[in-house]
Amino acid sequence: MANVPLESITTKDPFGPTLAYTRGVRLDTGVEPDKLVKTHCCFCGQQCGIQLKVKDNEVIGFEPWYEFPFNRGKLCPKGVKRYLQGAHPDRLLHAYQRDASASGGFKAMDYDQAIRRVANEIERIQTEYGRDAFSLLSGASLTTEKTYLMGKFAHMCLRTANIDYNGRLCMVSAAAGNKKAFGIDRAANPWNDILGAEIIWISGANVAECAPITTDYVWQAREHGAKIIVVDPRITPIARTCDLFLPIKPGRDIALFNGILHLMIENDWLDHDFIDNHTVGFDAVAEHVQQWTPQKTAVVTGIAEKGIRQAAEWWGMASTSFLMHARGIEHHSHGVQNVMGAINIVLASGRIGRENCGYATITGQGNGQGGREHGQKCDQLPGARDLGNPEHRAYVAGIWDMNPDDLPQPGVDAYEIFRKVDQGEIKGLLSICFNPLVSLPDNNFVRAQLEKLDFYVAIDFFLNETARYADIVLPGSLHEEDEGTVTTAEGRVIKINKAVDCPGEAREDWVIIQDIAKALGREKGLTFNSPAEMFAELGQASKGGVADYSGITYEKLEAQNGVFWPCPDAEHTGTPRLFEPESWNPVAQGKGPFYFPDGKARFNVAPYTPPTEDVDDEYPLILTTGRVVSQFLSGTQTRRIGPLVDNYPEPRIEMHPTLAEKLGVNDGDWVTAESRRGSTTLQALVVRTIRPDTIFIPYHWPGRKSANQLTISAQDPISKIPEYKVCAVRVRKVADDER
Ligand SMILES: Nc1nc2c(c(=O)[nH]1)N[C@H]1C(S)=C(S)[C@@H](COP(=O)(O)OP(=O)(O)OC[C@H]3O[C@@H](n4cnc5c(=O)[nH]c(N)nc54)[C@H](O)[C@@H]3O)O[C@H]1N2
Ligand SMILES: Nc1nc2c(c(=O)[nH]1)N[C@H]1C(S)=C(S)[C@@H](COP(=O)(O)OP(=O)(O)OC[C@H]3O[C@@H](n4cnc5c(=O)[nH]c(N)nc54)[C@H](O)[C@@H]3O)O[C@H]1N2
Ligand code: SF4
Ligand SMILES: [Mo]
Repeated sequence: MANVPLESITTKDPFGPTLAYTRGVRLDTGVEPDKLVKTHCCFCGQQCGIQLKVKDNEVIGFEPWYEFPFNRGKLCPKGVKRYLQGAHPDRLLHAYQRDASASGGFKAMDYDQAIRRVANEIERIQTEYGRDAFSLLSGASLTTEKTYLMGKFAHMCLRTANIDYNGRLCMVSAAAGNKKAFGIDRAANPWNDILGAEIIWISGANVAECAPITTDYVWQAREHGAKIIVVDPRITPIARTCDLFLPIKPGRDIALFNGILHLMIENDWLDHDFIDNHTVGFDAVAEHVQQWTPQKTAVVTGIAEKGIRQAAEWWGMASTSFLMHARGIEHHSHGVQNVMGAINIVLASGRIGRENCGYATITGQGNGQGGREHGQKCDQLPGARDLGNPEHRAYVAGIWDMNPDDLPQPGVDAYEIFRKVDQGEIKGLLSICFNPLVSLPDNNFVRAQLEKLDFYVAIDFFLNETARYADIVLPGSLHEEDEGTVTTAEGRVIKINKAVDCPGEAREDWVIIQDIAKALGREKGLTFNSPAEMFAELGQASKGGVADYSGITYEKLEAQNGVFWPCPDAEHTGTPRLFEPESWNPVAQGKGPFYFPDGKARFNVAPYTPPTEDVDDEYPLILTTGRVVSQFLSGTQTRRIGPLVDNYPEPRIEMHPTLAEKLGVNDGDWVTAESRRGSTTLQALVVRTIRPDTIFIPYHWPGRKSANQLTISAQDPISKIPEYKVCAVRVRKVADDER
């Protein structure tokens, strides 16, 4: 150590003075690590394999992990730089309590005292206002073991109905649409099926920036002759290399899918055998899409009729294909309808459940898949079971050794939790792995509710913007400080390995949760000694459910480089491709490949409805929001990684030159975008890659730069996902002295 030179890194914090800090060890080159730990990236749902270099209990760099089959050593900029967050000076090393007199508003406190205070407040609030008055918000960056524990903590220990998770902002429209159509919520195919597809259809997914390694699969397919169709209001990097780009007006995707199905029927580009033998509901959908002529579809979607016809022909006549979508079609008040529309054109083609014939929603968060299966959703029990189903309740209560009647009924979604704070029904909140002040829509409302809470405790490794409103902050664990499993976008359960110990007073998240249960005197069922013990129990709790993990062990995960669920017993090697006739399916029991008692998939009529807030004379432009490659989600982590901040230091407002000219705006000028709920002033980024009637703002920044000051809290009635992708705004140039 002594002869290792120090290296200083500069992080430009866009909201404060430039911050310089020094680490104790030189990063990466020239230092022999003590060990290399094979694990996975902490960021997106691709979950690329990576090897972390560890020296003196610190992650100092990485090596590619070429053998991991999904990414074979490749990583995106975030994966490459992830190791820089561990030694950041903002890393929480103690428990903190709010203290207005302390600098920064918080002062460090003894961990055990903090736990006691949390337990006392939970006890007080639940005694005074009822069990449901204490709520929990959890996250899908947590390992599956932790998400299982969070569900058990809520439903068995606190017995509150009100737990939900940040996947509510992410995967729920896809989940609901998949459950309605297929009876199961998982990507239908492993990504290898992309490679041999003739047509790849990508709707509302900025693949190259948000699922970067998936780009490689798409490009490999293209090298073999595949044609790529991209549907997006922006010409994203993947769209720049596609064969057909359909520049859709935000919020109109169902109209497009219905229009495509109309042309498939008109030209008889249908797989009649498949439709007759493996689906129900086609006739009603066929009748519904009669009205969706190419002319009408073009008017509603803003896409030229020629493009719609070309897409239908390529899709209709293909012999193999892969359709994928992400939040671009899901973040809508009709997100579930959009997903059903997409699935309808897949089912009509019959191209699913076979090699090179696939469909997938691209999961977002690191454990977006596993995190939505084992009981931290407001209506869910482990194994993708339903909290409202008496048989499911009885099964899980049996595993938990409790009376099923003591399990709460389903609670409310993450946004509704804040509405209930407003109504005085919820008084207390524990959040873990969630930064709602940045990530929820109309976040001025969220801020007001945080101020109203009687008691709020946050568990994180950084003091995120929401945690600044907490009474107590508990120092949780970074990805590399704990072990467990996550489930990737493909549906592959993989092993996260521990590289270093938690620093200072920080604890593994699951230890903190169990400490609270113990301090409450309600530790029954929450006395696990390791993630392995939790995993074994969750396997049993999921047994017989749709998301059956009961045949998976840590050993099998290591030996096979992951196991695709369902995996119902010790001999089973997992299910990479769903819906193959012979694959294990507890619901259909041999009657067919889909997860309904008759084994058949469902067509669903998906009527078009316009966005909740459409443009008008006062607010004439559409605002859509999303991501950039070098920042991640609410930015808590990536805004602390210097090289990523340098890549994209501040949010900018993307607009087309035609619009810019109309507004008298040049690239780099300061402009204010304003909705009925809030406004933000940022620099314009004038690009030819966006529709002239739409502006785009990435949402990774807090405070006055937060896009969610403007967004609308309208939600899909089924999935409760917020409508992040469309609201009405107006934009004006600001004078220099106005800023
Ligand atoms: N770099 C980076 N990668 C990430 C993340 C990150 O924060 N940063 N987050 C991860 C997570 S949690 C998620 S959910 C995924 C999200 O991954 P994506 O869904 O791919 O990303 P978004 O930017 O939210 O939206 C995708 C696209 O939808 C388009 N769009 C907007 N409105 C519409 C519409 O009405 N119709 C259609 N067809 N398209 C529309 C936008 O222009 C955008 O290009 O990314 C994951 N990966
Ligand atoms: N306008 C707009 N808003 C959006 C979206 C959009 O497209 N547009 N996208 C939405 C989507 S898809 C998503 S997924 C949400 C995400 O929104 P959030 O979930 O609120 O965002 P994150 O940045 O993931 O916040 C997670 C917090 O968890 C912490 N964390 C990460 N890993 C761990 C861990 O292992 N343990 C603990 N204790 N803490 C951890 C991080 O430090 C961070 O503070 O944002 C949504 N908001
Ligand atoms: S693609 Fe996703 S998982 Fe892979 S390195 Fe990038 S952020 Fe990490
Ligand atoms: Mo997400």
